Amino acid sequence: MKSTIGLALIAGLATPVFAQTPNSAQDPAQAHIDSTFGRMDENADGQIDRAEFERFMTARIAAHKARFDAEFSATDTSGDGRIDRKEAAVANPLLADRFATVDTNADGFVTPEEPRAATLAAQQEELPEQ
Ligand SMILES: [Ca+2]
Ligand SMILES: [Ca+2]
Repeated sequence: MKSTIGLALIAGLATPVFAQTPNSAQDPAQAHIDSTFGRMDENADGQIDRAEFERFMTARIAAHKARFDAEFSATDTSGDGRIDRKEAAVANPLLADRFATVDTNADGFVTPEEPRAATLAAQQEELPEQ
């Protein structure tokens, strides 16, 4: 019994040290980081090596492309491989609002390459000047 109390005291002393770590149960951002780290750290050794990182990013890019392709197909209701303003207005209000920006060659149609190019351009604009 005495040793149980001793362990409890030691555990009690240790608590403040762990309490300094953000509590993922209370912090959604920390929970997201913990969850992502856990999925990347395949062998659960607490470190992410290059191979784990590469597999995670490859899967993430593939999932993003699949979502993009599905969204593009859902918006391209005529199935001709390009989205016109009417299709965007019906199926994708966000694209409809930004149609002129995404239709980079201004031909009145959005092809799969144009949103990708617009996204890349937007990301590069957000990069800090070197
Ligand atoms: Ca179309
Ligand atoms: Ca176009």
